[in-house]
Amino acid sequence: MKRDLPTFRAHYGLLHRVALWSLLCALTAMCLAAPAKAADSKHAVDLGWWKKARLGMFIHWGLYSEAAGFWHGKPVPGYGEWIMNNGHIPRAQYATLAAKFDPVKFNADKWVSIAKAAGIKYIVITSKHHEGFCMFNTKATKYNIVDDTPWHTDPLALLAAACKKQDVRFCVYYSIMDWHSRFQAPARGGAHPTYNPTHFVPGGEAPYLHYMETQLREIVTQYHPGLIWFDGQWMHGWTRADGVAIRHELRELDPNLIVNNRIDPQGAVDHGQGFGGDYATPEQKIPPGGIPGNWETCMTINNTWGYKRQDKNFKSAATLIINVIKCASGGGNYLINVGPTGLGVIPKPEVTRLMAMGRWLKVNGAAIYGSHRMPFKKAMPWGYITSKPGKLYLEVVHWQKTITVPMSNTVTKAYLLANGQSVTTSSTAKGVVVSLPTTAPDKIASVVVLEFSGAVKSL
Ligand code: FHN
Repeated sequence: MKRDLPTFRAHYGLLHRVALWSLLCALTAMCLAAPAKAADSKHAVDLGWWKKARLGMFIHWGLYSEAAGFWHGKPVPGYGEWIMNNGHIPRAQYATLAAKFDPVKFNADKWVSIAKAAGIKYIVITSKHHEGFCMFNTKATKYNIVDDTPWHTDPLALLAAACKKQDVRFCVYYSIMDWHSRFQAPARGGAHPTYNPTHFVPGGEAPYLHYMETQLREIVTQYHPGLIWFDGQWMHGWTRADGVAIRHELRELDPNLIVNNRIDPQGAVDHGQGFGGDYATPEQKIPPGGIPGNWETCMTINNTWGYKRQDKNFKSAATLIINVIKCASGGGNYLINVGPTGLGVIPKPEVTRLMAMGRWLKVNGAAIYGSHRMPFKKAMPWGYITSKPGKLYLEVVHWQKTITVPMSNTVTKAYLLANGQSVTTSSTAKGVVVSLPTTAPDKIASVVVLEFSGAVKSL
């Protein structure tokens, strides 16, 4: 990476600290930040494919998948991928999982075809979660899946190729916090460590950044991801300046690479101010009505991200479908997680639900892919709305005789998306009243399309 990074970082680091301590200096900092803002806007990224996609698959896969929620035969509470922290497992002991990690049932084409059949347009897989184990071919450490497991295989290379073949965007998750790194220290050390949140050891920030830079360069050049999904940015010592520098380097490598907001310690989205990421990442919740700007809700399919043998609390297919609709109606993406086992298998109950989601999307995908948020302020009592120029898609969850859409436009065509059957509409003072047929085409959500000309005239 060509840029003079230490100077770049020092510049931003200074701004950041000064801004925190005094309002006056914050104004100075804003002025000083102007040139960097200009430099950054030069790299403004096109979110087009990501916005159209509306649905992605998160994959949490690491050594924790082998542990499956158990340590020495005892269940460890919390998320599966947090077992190293929650089980207070020393680094050396945890690292022994690598010798057992042999996912002989892994099949990249199968994983991607599951995503494809589920109607998913991009996958985001953990290249390195908080545990620090690298699930890709890296020269920066031997603590990686190729060098340190009996499998000696790079799943990211296989998945990237399978994605290319099946026309699914390949994307990568990367944790800034690293429980294994010698450049980061656990919150509480000793024989029963608690890692979270880590902090840089004295003098550890620069070498860790170098490590990250090396790995991110490998990830971009080896696998060409569409986006990098950062996480663990709350570790102590990670600064806005660090985030700016990393993002800048990534953009130099690939001007089209998208990064999420967790590259920034405060999770800022860059609205042209020169720091933060490209979109917001609400977790485990869908903001009612959405939030302004670009956003993506990530969510577990059961209670955990990383595989836990005992977690059977799977969301129903209906919940997943409604969640896709809710996100799209609020102008956001839905990133639904799967947690493959240590053998490399996506658990069957997850696949079953994803297939049901895919069946719904096969019929109703036009209402979701490439759609925009609902153009009305108030929620609809009968369901949700997504839009495209000249079209409203009414996702009716509570099927009834009539539903009202609060707009004054003249409807030129109205029909069920599932079978093209026409439906009648009438214009009233309260809006367009749509008369629905007796039977809903879908038990979970049926889509009615309204066509009209011009912009929506909201009542
Ligand atoms: O701590 C992680 C967690 O394990 C998981 O990866 C999620 C996914 O968004 N992110 C963090 C918590 O915010």
